[in-house]
Amino acid sequence: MTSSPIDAFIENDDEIVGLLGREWHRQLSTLQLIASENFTSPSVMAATGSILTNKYAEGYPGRRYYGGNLIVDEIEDLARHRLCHLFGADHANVQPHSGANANVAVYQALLEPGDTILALRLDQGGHLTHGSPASMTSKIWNFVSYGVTERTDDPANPGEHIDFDNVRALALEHRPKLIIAGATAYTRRIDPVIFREIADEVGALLMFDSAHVAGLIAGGSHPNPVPYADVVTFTTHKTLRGPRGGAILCREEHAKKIDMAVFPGQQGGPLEHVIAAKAVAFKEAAQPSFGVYTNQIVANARAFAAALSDQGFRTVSGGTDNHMVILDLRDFDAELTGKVAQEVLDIAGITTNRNQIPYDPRSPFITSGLRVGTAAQTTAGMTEGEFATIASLMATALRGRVDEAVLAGVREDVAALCANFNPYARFVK
Ligand code: DSN
Repeated sequence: MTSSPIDAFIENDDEIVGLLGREWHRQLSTLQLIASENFTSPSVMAATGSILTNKYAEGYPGRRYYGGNLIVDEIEDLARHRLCHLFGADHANVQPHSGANANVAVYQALLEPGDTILALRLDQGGHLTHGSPASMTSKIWNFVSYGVTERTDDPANPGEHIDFDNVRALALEHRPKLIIAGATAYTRRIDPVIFREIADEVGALLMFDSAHVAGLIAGGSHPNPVPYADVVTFTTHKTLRGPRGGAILCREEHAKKIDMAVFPGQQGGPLEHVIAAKAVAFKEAAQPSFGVYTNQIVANARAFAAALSDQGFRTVSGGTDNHMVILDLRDFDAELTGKVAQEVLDIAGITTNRNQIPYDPRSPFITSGLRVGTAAQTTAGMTEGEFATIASLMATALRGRVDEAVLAGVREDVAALCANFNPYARFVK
């Protein structure tokens, strides 16, 4: 078995070294198709594992509650500066530990408890923090949900796109204080201009949750919402290919409130080692090669959607404009649930996640859909041809799901494919 480069630094803990080695092997010998994952650069990983993990730095650059932060201040300022430059924003907060923290901080900064927020339905692509009954957000703020249009049989107009008539009608009826654009499971380009127009019609603030598409925006493969939204939130670890974490961009007029809501409103000490890694990722995303990468992510996703469709899967919304494809499994096999598909594909070495589809008759735990993404394997160097092969392997595994030999055969083919596309090849011992 190959081992991860970090093993050399861990002393006296064979259990963790063993587990890290196994995870290293899993990530590199199976296909990573979870749309919210990626392979970060070794530089991002090194910064995440750096000496900065030792430092307490509550506060912000120049206004800390602990001593010894001169260098940390420079690091956090560099991260904020790089991020503002990357997206053309007035102000950046790089401290949120996650996208969920970032979203809740925005609500806390700009709203009062009980205020109304208009956001995408969770079962049609919205995020837990967009008002799921299971999230504390729905207990503090009053969420109203818009949806997507109904599915049609017309390939030229397949439906399952954001229903802007519905957004506008609900905005006029409920007069939300905040409208959220952005999604966690939605395959189409989200037009910030239409959202801005609707927000202006009703005097609402506009937040764009660009968690999934932040990297595509940075690379120029998705419209930049920063000129249109009051606030833009995102995670740094998906298409943006940074460390796990969140960030907020906002107009100058909201900066003070946003910063206060992140610290001390939501969090204590910031993770400065992660902030250094975010700075590294922002620099990487500013390189011309990053745009080449994000264009390839989208090209791969389109090819993947077409190939999956050729294998008999129905793609929600009729295809994709971004890095993800959502499959309605019922056309492929009426008995196949998202849960079973995810489990079978795991055995076959293909890592995915089950996902509800619009108007899904099955529960969020079972689902009729599967979400796949191309960001990670595009980092590993795969292009359209490999994604056509992956579509075929997925169909073979799911059709032969009760046959162990079929699944073992797919797993071997997957391992052979991955061996040629190792994102960390130079570290493999
Ligand atoms: N819901 C997660 C995802 O998209 O995988 C992000 O929070």
